[in-house]
Amino acid sequence: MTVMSILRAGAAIGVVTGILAGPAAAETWRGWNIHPEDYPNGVALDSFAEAVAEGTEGRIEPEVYHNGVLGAQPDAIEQLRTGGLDFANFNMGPMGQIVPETNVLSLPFIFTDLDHMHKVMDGEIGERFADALAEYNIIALSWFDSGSRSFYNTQRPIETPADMDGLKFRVMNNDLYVDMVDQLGGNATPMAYSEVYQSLRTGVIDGAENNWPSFDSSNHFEVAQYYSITNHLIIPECICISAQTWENTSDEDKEIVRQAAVEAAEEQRQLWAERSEQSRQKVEEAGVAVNEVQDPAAFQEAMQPVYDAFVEENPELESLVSDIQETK
Ligand code: GTR
Repeated sequence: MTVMSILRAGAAIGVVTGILAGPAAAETWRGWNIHPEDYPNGVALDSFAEAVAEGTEGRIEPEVYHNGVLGAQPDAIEQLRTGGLDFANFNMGPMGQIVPETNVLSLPFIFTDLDHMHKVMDGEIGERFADALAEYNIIALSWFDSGSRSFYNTQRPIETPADMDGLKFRVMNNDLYVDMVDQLGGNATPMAYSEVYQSLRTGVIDGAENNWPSFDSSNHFEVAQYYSITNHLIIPECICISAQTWENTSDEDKEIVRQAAVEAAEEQRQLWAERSEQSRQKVEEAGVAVNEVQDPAAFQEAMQPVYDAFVEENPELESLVSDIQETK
């Protein structure tokens, strides 16, 4: 081979690899989703991924891993913080163990309804939470709904807090929820979401708590026949990006990603409302006994010690609690 033919061959290979690889700077983003693909969050995350790929003309190719195949949320939060994951749809519940400010969102009955939660999270207070998360390398771009959570169990309807007595409930990973269930007279066991079905089935736990779509999609309704409407927690969720990933993103692409996240949240909230109705209907048709609690105020009053202990341990967060309560 002459020098010229080697050079020509090299140039040809360069052309070919250039064509195959597409734009040289393409970044693949790994995204975490605990829910199935057809759950409102899964659908909205896929829309987000598509909008980002299109908007950035393939410079960023987000890929969503559905069904919790990348592990439970506490591990996923750590992975995102250290750059092992690029984006995720996180529930703010387990986030409280890492970002103390977000614990305010896990105070039972802090929000009166979904509208109240939207007003808070879409306004200046939502920015405060985003700033708090950013301190921990988590960039929150938009807020998803996750309805309101109520208790369900395998034994009996919960009409009053006394009905919780002696029952063992799975809670998400956050000490506040252990305190919450204790104050209501039950026993709490923090456990990964993926383990709840088997644990209900085998009697390791008697119950858990969640919103309608999760009660449905997790199939917990097959093994826990009593759903009692307490609406004790309304917890927002985010589309969050790893700060490492964010720093490596151009300003132009950041804007595209942010816009895609906001639009995905709009879609998710709409799908959420529809799915909540459908899921409630589906589980009732499947034979789940649904009841409204007799005296919701009894559940709310039982939470006073949870608030007192929280404010005592976190005096700097007291004003955030009252700012939320006073948002109308
Ligand atoms: C769902 C929530 C998940 C997860 C799950 C749980 O409603 O969307 O992110 O937190 O509850 O109970 O673990």
